[in-house]
Amino acid sequence: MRIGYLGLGSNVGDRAANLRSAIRLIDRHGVSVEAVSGGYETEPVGEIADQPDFLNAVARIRTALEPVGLLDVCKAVEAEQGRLFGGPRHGPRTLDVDLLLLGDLELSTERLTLPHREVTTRRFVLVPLLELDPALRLPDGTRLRECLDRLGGGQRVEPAGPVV
Ligand code: PH2
Ligand code: MG
Ligand code: MG
Repeated sequence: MRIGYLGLGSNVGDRAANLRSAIRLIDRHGVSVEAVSGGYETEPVGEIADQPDFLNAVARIRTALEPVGLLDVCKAVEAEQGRLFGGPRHGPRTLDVDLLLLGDLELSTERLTLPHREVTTRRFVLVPLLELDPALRLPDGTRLRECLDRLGGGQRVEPAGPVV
């Protein structure tokens, strides 16, 4: 069994309901959800700035799945949730589930990099991660608290109350 962390995000439809249904679906795939951070209202980061704010959260999980199996669960949950809410096939996604960390694994393949490449630079990931586990470190010892402190300004992230 390993402890892992999944990043959840939605910026289309009923965002809180989308995150809640993701958590229910993850649990049905043999992945036990141990804790879920509060929700955070976050400014879009990346190339497409002109899109609605996200609601982001992080789930701490426990699973015996290997990393690729867990990645498949993340993708399956995104697909199932999309079907549930009836969005267009290639339209804006109502749910993003990202595998951030899995135990002390470090790996880089075509499909998957662990820890997630952007875990140390995205405030919308760091803030909920540190809410769940304030002393959290990467497998190489990097303290995530220090990464967050180094980020400085920008990337608005505001607490938005409980998701579950
Ligand atoms: N996800 C992205 C790109 N940008 N920005 C915020 N604030 N939250 C996200 O979850 C997010 C993003 C692609 O997965
Ligand atoms: Mg993402
Ligand atoms: Mg993703």
